[in-house]
Amino acid sequence: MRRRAVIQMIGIGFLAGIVTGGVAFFIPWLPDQASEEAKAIDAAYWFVVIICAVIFALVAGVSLYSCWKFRAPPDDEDDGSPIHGHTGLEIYWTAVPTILVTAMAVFSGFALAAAEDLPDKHGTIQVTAQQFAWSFTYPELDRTEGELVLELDKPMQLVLTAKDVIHSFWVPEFRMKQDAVPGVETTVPITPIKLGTYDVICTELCGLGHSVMRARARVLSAEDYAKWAAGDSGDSAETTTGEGGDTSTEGR
Ligand SMILES: [Cu+2]
Repeated sequence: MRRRAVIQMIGIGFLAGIVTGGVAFFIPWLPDQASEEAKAIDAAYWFVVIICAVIFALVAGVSLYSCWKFRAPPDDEDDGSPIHGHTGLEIYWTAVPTILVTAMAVFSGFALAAAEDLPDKHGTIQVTAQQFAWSFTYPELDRTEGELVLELDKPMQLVLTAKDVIHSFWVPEFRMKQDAVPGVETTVPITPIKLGTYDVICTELCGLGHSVMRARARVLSAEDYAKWAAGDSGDSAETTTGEGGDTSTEGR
């Protein structure tokens, strides 16, 4: 009898696991992976998702089985029988979460360290946030622009600061997120691996215009980047093909 109950519970848990796994893996939750750093971040994300899906399946299996088998009949108004602690169970439900949470913390720590490990040979871009705009200074070009322009596969260290209040730099496709704090310099390493145009989003509620505090981030091929660096805004270069490049209007 007991064995049958355990098998039924495992069956329900297994079904719950399949449904959860399907929802997690077959719906494209994450935006494109457009930076090298995104790989480590996504690995940590999936590591946590898998652990959560397994725990969910376990809990759903026991809960659904209990609702099904131990439901009180409609006329049963008795209190349940009193129960005291169960040392064995308590040791398990303390030890298992401790191990899992520690594993997640260690995995995430390594993932972050891997993501922030920028090669020595990298460029730098100064990013300044203010209510409610971003500006990007390219020291090598001695230029400040309202958009972030990156060269494909070239590691860049973004050095962030803010003029007024705390803002937060985020490009979902690059995954890395960092606060921009007045009087402090923080850094975000980005190595773009996919051509395209993305949104720079402020993710720290910074005032009335917070929701419109956006800028454009473009990842260009080496050729298009060189053109842009030489003064062509590169707007017309369809960034996914690395082609084109007639002179369109300068500056945005
Ligand atoms: Cu902001």
